[in-house]
Amino acid sequence: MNVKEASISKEQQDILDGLSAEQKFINPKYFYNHRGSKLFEKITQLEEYYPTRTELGILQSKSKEIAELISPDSIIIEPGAGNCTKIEYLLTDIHPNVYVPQDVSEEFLQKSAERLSERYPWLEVYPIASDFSDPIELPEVYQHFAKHVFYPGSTIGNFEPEDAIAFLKEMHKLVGSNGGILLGVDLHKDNETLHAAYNDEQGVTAEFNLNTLRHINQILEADININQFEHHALYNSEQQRIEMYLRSKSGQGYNILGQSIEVAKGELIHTEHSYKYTLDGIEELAEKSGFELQKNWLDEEELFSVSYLSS
Ligand code: AVJ
Repeated sequence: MNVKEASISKEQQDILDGLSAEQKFINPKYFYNHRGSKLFEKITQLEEYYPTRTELGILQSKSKEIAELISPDSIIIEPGAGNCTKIEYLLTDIHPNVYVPQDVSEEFLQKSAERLSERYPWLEVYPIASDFSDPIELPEVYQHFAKHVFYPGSTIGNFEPEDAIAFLKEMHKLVGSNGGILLGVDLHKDNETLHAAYNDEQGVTAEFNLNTLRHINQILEADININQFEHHALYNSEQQRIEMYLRSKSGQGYNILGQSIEVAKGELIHTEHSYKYTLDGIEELAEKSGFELQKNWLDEEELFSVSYLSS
């Protein structure tokens, strides 16, 4: 192996492959360095960004009805649980035996597990620190419980539709025959509302999007000029998805780890899709992944759905 090859990690090569593709892209996981996670927390507080507060309002107001579907003697598994705040909206009325938050950040998980154990002494918390794509393996002692997955935040919308179905099929295998999944799903709606939610006046979403360049500069030891890019987000109503990009303001060229990266003036680097579903689309997701749609709980303005799919 020559010196040049030896100096590039797989992660660096994956990012460079994205920046060399016909349609350049950066994986959305690179939004979430520390600064990006803080920026996302700011986004959830924005007036224009309705999904988070709308979902929390549904969880809070419908937790008793949701509790009726989540059998006692059960465990709740939350892939990508982060700081485990949303589950608390359910714990007032749902008393699972065990809560299994999974996340890549062991530090986040440990702090959350301690906080939850203090607040809910009756709840057993079994944190799993692993990559999102790793299968969630539960100890034998938990196998007899009814298993439910909690997957809020409309994160399901960041999968391409076929990948969303593949993910749900995995979850169907995980929960077995007497479980289910509680999904947060942002709904298809008018362009104006959706455009505003991803193009806020204060420019926080723009900063969140541009920050991904700051993050990959650190990983690639590169100096991609952030000032030569601008945030670009639009609602593709035909595909029913928000598309986020970084648009180049000028022709630019970089030599990164020995690889030449050329970006034309006006060229778009794709950073995220955020699919929005109709209620029929949610039913289709259920049917194609082996679940049965039991219930959609919507807010009064019908912006968002918390949906329970049973196995
Ligand atoms: C956390 C991925 C659901 O897609 O709405 C917020 C991320 N991107 N503003 C979303 C996001 C721009 C958010 N998810």
